[in-house]
Amino acid sequence: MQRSPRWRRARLAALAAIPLLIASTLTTPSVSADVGDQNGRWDGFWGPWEWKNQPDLTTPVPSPEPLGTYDRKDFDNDGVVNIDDNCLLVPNPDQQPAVAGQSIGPTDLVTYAEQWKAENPNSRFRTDSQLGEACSGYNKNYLRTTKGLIESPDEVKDEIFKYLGQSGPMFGGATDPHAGTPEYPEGPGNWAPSLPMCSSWKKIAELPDWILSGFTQPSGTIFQELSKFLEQPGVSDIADCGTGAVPQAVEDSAMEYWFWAGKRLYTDADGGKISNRFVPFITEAPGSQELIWSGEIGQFFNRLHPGLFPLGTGQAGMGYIYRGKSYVDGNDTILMDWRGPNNYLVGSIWFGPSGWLIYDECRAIQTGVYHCSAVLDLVANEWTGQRMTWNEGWMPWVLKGPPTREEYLQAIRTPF
Ligand SMILES: [Ca+2]
Ligand SMILES: [Ca+2]
Repeated sequence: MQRSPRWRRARLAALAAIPLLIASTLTTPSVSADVGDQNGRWDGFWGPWEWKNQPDLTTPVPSPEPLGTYDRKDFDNDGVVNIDDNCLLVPNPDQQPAVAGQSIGPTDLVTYAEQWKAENPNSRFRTDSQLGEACSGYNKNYLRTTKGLIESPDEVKDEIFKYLGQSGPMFGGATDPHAGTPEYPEGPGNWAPSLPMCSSWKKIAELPDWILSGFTQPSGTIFQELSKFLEQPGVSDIADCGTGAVPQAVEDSAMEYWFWAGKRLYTDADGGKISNRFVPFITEAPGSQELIWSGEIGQFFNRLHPGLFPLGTGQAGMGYIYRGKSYVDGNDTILMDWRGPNNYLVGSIWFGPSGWLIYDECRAIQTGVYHCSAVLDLVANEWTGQRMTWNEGWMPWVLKGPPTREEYLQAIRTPF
């Protein structure tokens, strides 16, 4: 269904406020935790902290799953099986190839993509020249891969991640002279708009269920029943995480008014750093660095909300990026560890759990388009083992273009 801009604008701002409130609660340490630094100190919950150490989460890294399980499936139902499809998530039965010369995007991103593919020729990742027109640089059709990802059923999002099976190339943007070292970044980096979405109502229900059960099990209370109700036929048309009208309205509002969860990436071919850009219409505004964040107002925000603005600058939270092993399937992944350099997204929260850590995982689908998850490890009591790893949601990232908010929204809401 096509929606008019007026219809979009008419949505209640309150709709956007709901997930923002939830996400703000989940992504903001209420206590500036003294846990972990880049010098190998014990961080209290997740083991000795060392740059590039895989976080020691509640759920251990599983044994690697064999690749190829999903090669003969057809994620986009266009009659071409995944392994042969030149647009994995965009229906294109004609398989019209990309027109030469459509490779766009930050130069280093494209370079890393070509290099990585040359080193991993049998990977499922595709470079620009290997794509079909339907998801290539032509007419910014790469945004349609993002649309396909968003609208894939929840269980298929998991399968897509497993199908990819390898990290793929890094994001580029390493104008940071300290890329790959535990220092703060400098320079603009590469920009990635992203649109967080709930993973599934069943997953969402695990958190309140876990709390209500006394931090023992992620099931068994009323929220699982509520999630079953939300996912039954008829109701899911409205409520489904990927395609339901209400979640889409919330996502649209979040993207339109907040451009929620934009990222700045600073990686060389092996890794580097990431900066979250909450409320980027403020943090990304020209001159904001000088006018707001470096001055008294910025310092006020810093004291008010150290989780969001830890540096008192437009940099809103830093994490490290490196290659690691996935907690989903044990295979290679791009790992984002929010413990460093300033322990962002690590700390205590107010409603019971005594500690928590966010890590993200990403795998590249095609040049500049990434399939990312957001996962929290929650610790209610380290000593009694009351811990839970919780898949909060999925986040498609786009680094090509980059698209404006309007382009992004139009692309993901225009029917194939
Ligand atoms: Ca297909
Ligand atoms: Ca296709």
